[in-house]
Order: sequence, then structure tokens, then C-alpha cells
Amino acid sequence: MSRSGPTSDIDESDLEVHRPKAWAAGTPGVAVSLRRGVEQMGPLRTARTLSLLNQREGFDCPGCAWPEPQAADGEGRKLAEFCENGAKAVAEEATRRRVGPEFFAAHPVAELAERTDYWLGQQGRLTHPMVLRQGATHYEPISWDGAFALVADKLRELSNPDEAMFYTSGRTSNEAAFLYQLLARSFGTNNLPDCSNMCHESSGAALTESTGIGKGSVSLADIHHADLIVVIGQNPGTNHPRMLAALEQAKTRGARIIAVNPLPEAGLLRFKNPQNVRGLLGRGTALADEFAQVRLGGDLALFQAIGHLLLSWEDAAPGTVLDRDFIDDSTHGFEDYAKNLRELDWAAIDQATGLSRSQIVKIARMISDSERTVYCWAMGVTQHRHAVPTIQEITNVALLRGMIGKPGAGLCPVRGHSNVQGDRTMGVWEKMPEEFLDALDAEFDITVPRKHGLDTVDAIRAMRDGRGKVFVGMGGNFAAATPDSALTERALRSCELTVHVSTKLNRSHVVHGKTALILPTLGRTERDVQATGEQFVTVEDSMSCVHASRGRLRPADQHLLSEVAIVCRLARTLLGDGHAVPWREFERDYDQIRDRIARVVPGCENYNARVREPDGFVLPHPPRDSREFTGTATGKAHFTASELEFPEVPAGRLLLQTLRSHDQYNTTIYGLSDRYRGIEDARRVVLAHAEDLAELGFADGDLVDLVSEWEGTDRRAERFRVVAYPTARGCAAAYFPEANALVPLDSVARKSNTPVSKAIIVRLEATASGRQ
Ligand SMILES: Nc1nc2c(c(=O)[nH]1)N[C@H]1C(S)=C(S)[C@@H](COP(=O)(O)OP(=O)(O)OC[C@H]3O[C@@H](n4cnc5c(=O)[nH]c(N)nc54)[C@H](O)[C@@H]3O)O[C@H]1N2
Ligand SMILES: Nc1nc2c(c(=O)[nH]1)N[C@H]1C(S)=C(S)[C@@H](COP(=O)(O)OP(=O)(O)OC[C@H]3O[C@@H](n4cnc5c(=O)[nH]c(N)nc54)[C@H](O)[C@@H]3O)O[C@H]1N2
Ligand SMILES: [Mo]
Repeated sequence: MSRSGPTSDIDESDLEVHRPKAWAAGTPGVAVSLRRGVEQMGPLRTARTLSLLNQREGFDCPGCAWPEPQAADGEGRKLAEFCENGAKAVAEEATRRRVGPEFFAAHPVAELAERTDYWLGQQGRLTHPMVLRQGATHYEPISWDGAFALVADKLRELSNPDEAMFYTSGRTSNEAAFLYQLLARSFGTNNLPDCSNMCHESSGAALTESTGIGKGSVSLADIHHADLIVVIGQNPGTNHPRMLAALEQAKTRGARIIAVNPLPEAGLLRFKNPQNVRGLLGRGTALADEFAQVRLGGDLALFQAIGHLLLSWEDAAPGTVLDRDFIDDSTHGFEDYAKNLRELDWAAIDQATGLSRSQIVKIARMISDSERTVYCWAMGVTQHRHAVPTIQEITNVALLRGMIGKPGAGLCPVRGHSNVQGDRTMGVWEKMPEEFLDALDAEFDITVPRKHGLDTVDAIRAMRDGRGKVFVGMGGNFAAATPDSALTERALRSCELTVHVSTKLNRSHVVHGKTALILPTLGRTERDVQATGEQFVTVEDSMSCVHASRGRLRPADQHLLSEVAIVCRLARTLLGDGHAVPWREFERDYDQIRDRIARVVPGCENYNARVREPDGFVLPHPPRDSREFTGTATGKAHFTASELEFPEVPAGRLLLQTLRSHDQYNTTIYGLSDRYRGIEDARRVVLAHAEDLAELGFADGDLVDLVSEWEGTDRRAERFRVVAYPTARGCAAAYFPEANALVPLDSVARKSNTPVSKAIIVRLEATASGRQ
């Protein structure tokens, strides 16, 4: 299998490599946010837009899911409660560039398929519903009614509703998500794959087993008041920049920080807060006290070793290390866990982590000395074959010291998309619990299916095998975000119909089914006016806080419909006006949707009133609120015993992770500046340790193909420039989506089915000279 991917519009030979930075944010961050804003929106719109970002009367940032400070945290919001990358996210959406019918008339879809995601995204906002008819070379305009009739016809032609798939990306509001899952289930399928399947699914699976609830247990105040924060497999300087302000606050109160990462990410080392003078002009605040440069996939081993040390110190001095009361009263399975870790294969720990014994002991000491520890993690942990047991080993260490359900302590999976957590709460999941489905049936007098649906990886398999025939995407960029690009693209192309509800042009529009539709929609920044007047929507952040978001900008085009309106109109066309769900009323007045959410979704009672409070409200979380673990089988938190597991890499190979540059939002490429890592003006780069390169016979600047090896099959991504970089030994890194061609579809995390995007066995091959 071979695919070089479209490169035509980025001149990769412009690559410039500078020394990686040792600090994040500061003045360059402010300058970049303003420059990108002005490029896309002009100066006036930039000023107005940024002043509304994350304010109570404004809109929720469509960037990441990091929470806004609340009055209850004693902090309140700053005048500029956004970051460089939030400003870029908004600039992308509020851009004045447009992609209308003339654009599609000028560009055959085959030509667009040769473009990079960067070029496609830079063309601007979609303005008209467009159709690509079977065999046609160009997209052409279609009326909204015509588009809905086409989707309804194709869905009705299916021999079985399970041949349809309804994908969601995590920017969709709670209201749209609630209606979207209701549409899929009213039609007769639980096929609701979502971006979370590729993201924090492993956290949900692990935490549900261990604590009874698949969400994090901390608030922002807990971060501020922790005395130790462990940041594992996360690059907050780029992906959650506002988190740095929270880490800085904790540091000024005396907290210590441990960063566990194969890369010395600038945002983990030092932060120059752009909101104060010291940050803008001074040296800023040092963040990580301890930087553990772990090997990819070595975290399970590290936390087993920490657990082992804590247990042995407790044995040596009983009553000094473990929180015995908590373990006895509130947990289950301690003996099995302790037995599992009594004997430890230190040689295997060394090999897995690449860390010195003394550093592991030091970290374990910091953990045993801490009274209030918060554990944060993201994709560096969740996208591994053993992601679920890894998160459970982190949880085990937290449980040993009773670090859950008390102030300043807890578990904090840091979510990605701004409303990915809310979409789940609203029922976007292929295997929602029976009680939720029962509540839908009772509320609407319908019968929704009970058979579990397809997740992202299984949806690709279904399309590949001809069992999946209609693909509908509520946002996102399925073709580019998913693994095994060549296979996935063939799968999508074999569909009878692909439909995308989108704000911007992307690869999923040009890797299309036999017939394809693009349905343009309002973004979160835009005013949403329906028959009863101006509407707002609601979202849930990474810390379970639900609040309102009000679009305030003029819509990119008068033809745009809101996501809610699109779902309601499609539902009426498909299910008929006599359908038991009052779709027409929902479109007219979003309060009516919220009244139903209040009655169906646990914890959302009195929803309409509570989301109108200035800071919204926080969903219940029994372990956080009262140290109760009502969601587990025993009613207690569960220690788990796992085998020691880590990726084994054959000689002459590297272990590759795929990650985000500082200048992209998943598949949306903002620009070509990975400023903190010092990579400028190119994206097809592979970062590897200089000594590994020397051993493999390569040097900085070489042009190579990356070949991944999986169960006897090779996958190739061509023409990557080698960059010598201070990563952990044996490890390498390349950007996604370019490197997605290398991730085998069947390489998934056990239990969560999440693609293993952070541990791909690769060999480097010099690019054949004919292709140089
Ligand atoms: N600006 C911006 N913001 C974003 C996004 C974006 O693309 N751009 N994406 C959003 C989304 S959807 C998400 S999920 C989050 C993603 O946020 P992150 O998880 O921070 O994103 P990644 O770029 O995948 O970075 C993974 C980090 O984990 C490290 N890592 C990789 N493998 C391992 C490992 O085995 N062990 C350890 N300890 N560390 C490892 C990498 O070196 C890197 O620092 O960000 C969200 N916010
Ligand atoms: N190799 C590799 N692959 C990965 C990852 C990785 O680390 N490595 N990370 C994974 C992760 S964590 C995630 S979350 C997924 C992301 O997967 P997706 O969520 O599917 O991808 P995005 O790139 O975030 O989607 C961008 C598109 O969303 C549309 N959009 C933006 N805003 C809106 C809106 O308000 N409404 C609607 N309807 N559409 C909108 C735009 O058209 C834009 O082109 O990718 C995963 N893929
Ligand atoms: Mo994500």
C-alpha cells in the first residue's frame, strides 16, 4: 500500500529548523493571534470577535475543552480569556473568505482531491448546499429541500437502518447533539461513531471500570490548590494553552509539577503569561520541577514502578504512605493489586521507560509526600494498545494515596474538542446505557433500537465490507482524521452517499461516496435566529461544567442553517410530519429541546433555568462530590491488576508517534509554524534522536519514506525530511494527518478500540533518488 498524500501546495523544501524553545506563550503568542485574526477577519472584526470569546455574554471558544475560570473559583474571567490557538480557531471560523458555487464550478473535485487539508481549509467558509451527482466531475448547488429529499431517499433505500452511519465531531452543541442522536435512533440505528472513539475513549473505558464514571473528577479550583500536578502525555502549551495559566497559579501557591513526556515540550517547561507584565517582559514561571523523558508507551511501566515503591515504603514503615482509611472504606481489589506489584521486573521497567531508577524513585517520593495531587493526561496516554490499563495504573496510584474526591486532588483527563464531553452526555455514543434509551422511549413515545452500534473503526470496516452505505458527518473531517488513509478513503468512496455538515471545506468533501452532499452550517461564533427569535446553545467543558454559548457575529452567509435546523428538517423529510418527535417546534425554539434534555439526560433537571445562570452549572460526579463510587459493580473504587506491557520494537526500527504541530487544529492546518519545536514552513518532517539516526545510518536533513510494519504488511508515507531532535531514545514523531497513512486500522487499544496513533513501528528508507 502506498500513498504520498497531497503535497502540491506546500513547498516542503522551504523547511527551516531552529532550536526548540524552552518556554511558551509570551509576546510572540499575542502577536500571532492578532496577525492571524487580521489576515482572516480584518482589524475591526478581530477586535469585536476576540472581545466576545469566552465571556459570559459571548461564545464558547471552539478550540479546546479547557474550562473558563468561574466566580466560584474566586478568580473570575480576564478581559482576554483566550489564548493564541483559541484566537486562531476563531479566526478560521470568522474568516471573510468564502467558498461558494463559483468556486466549485471552477475546481473539478478530482483536482481538489490533490490539495492538502491546509489549502482546502484556507479557501474559506462554505456558503451553499452543494451536491456531487453520481459520475459528475463538479459539485453543483442544490436547494436545502432538494438536499434533504436526497438524503431521505438514500436512507429509505437501505435494506436495513444499520447500513447508515451518523458520525459526530466534538464541536456540535448539546442541543444539536441531542437531536442528532434522536434522529439516528428514530431512524433505527445506534451507529453513532464520534471523534471521541479516536480520542479519550480509553479514559472513559478505564475510569468507568475504576471509579464508576468516565469523566474527570477535578474542578479548576482543584488545579489551583493542588500541591503536586502530574502532566502525562499532554502538550498543553499548544493544545490547551489556558491550562498554563492554571499551572502557573498552582506554582505561585507552591505546587510542584511533574511532566512525563518523550518530548521536552516548551509549554511544560516555562510559561510567560501574556496577561501580566512579568509574563510579557520577564522570564515567566518555571513549570515542570521534574521532567521524565519516558519512552513512548512506557507510562504503564512507570506507574507500576511507582505503585511498587509506594507499597514497599508502606511495608517498611506501616501507616506512613498509604491512605489506609480510604482504601479500607472506599475501594475494592487492593490485595490483588498489591500482590501483582510486590515483585517487579526492574529490567523490563528500565527497557519500557528508558528512565533512570533514581528519577523514578524521586517521582514516587514526590507523590508520596504530596497531600493534594492532580493527575492530568491526554493523547500520549489514550492512543496506545494498552491505554486502558495505563490509565488504570495511574488511577491505582491515585487511589493508594486517596487522591480522589477531596479538594486539590483528582483525575483529570483533559478533553480535546470544545464540546466532545457534552456530545457524549447528550447520547452521542454507539452503546448508550439501557436507562438512557428507556428514557428516550418514554419521553417521545418511540421505540429506539437496543443493539449496540458501530464506533469509528468498526464503521470503517463496515464501509470497507459493503455493510455501510450511507455516511453522514455532523462536523469533523472523517477522511483525514481516521487511520489507514488509503483503506479508509476506499471505504468512503464505496458508499452510496456521503453527507457532511460543515463550516469549512475539507478532505472528506473530496473523498466522496458515489453521490455526495455538503451542507454548510453556522459556526458557534455566529448569531442563530429562528422563528421565535435569537437562540443560544449549551456546551459542557472538560470539568463537567455546562453553560450557554451565544453566537454574536453576522453569519458567513444568509443561506446557512444552524446544525439544529439541519437535523430537524432532515428528520421531518425522513420521518414525516406525523412523527412522534416535535421536530418543527424544536427548530423554532431551542428551549423546547432543553426541556426534553432536562427530562431524559441524568443530571440535567431544570436545564433551561440552570444554563441561564452566569456560569451555568456543574453536572453531578459522585466520586468528586461525595467520594461515592455508585457506578461500579461493588459501589467502591476498583484497584485493577494489569500485566506489565509496553511496545516491543525490533532492531533497526523506531517507534513513531503522530501529533499536532502548534499551528493546526486536528486536520485544520492554520499555518506552517510549529514555533515551540522550531519547525517552520513545512510539515512532512520526522523528528528522531541524533544518536538513533546515526545508528540507523541517517542524518539530519535526509529525505526518507516512513514505512510502518504491522503483522506482515507495510504501509508507506513518502518524502519526510529527517530532523535530529531531543526526543526519548528509540522514538520518533511526525504530524498527523500526514502520518495517518501509517496507522493500521486493526492496530487499536484493547477495550476502547481507539486507533494506536502514538506507537507505530516504522523503518526509515531513503527516498528513491528518482523522486527527490
Ligand atoms: N491548538 C490546538 N488545540 C487542540 C487541538 C489541536 O489540534 N490544536 N486538538 C484538540 C484535541 S481533539 C485534543 S484530543 C487535544 C490533544 O492534546 P494533546 O494530547 O496534547 O495532543 P498531541 O499533539 O497528540 O500530543 C500528545 C503529547 O503526548 C506526548 N506523548 C506521545 N506519546 C506519549 C507516551 O507514550 N507517553 C507520554 N507520557 N507522552 C506521550 C507527545 O510528545 C505530546 O506532547 O487537544 C485539543 N486542543
Ligand atoms: N494519527 C492521528 N490521528 C488522529 C489523532 C492523532 O493524535 N493522531 N487524534 C484524533 C483525535 S484526538 C480527534 S478528536 C480526531 C478529530 O477528528 P474530527 O473531529 O473529525 O476532525 P477535525 O479536524 O477536528 O474536524 C475539522 C472540520 O470540522 C468542521 N467544523 C468546524 N467547526 C464546525 C462546526 O461548528 N460545526 C460543524 N458542523 N462543522 C464544523 C470543519 O469543516 C473542519 O474542516 O482526530 C483523531 N485522529
Ligand atoms: Mo481529540
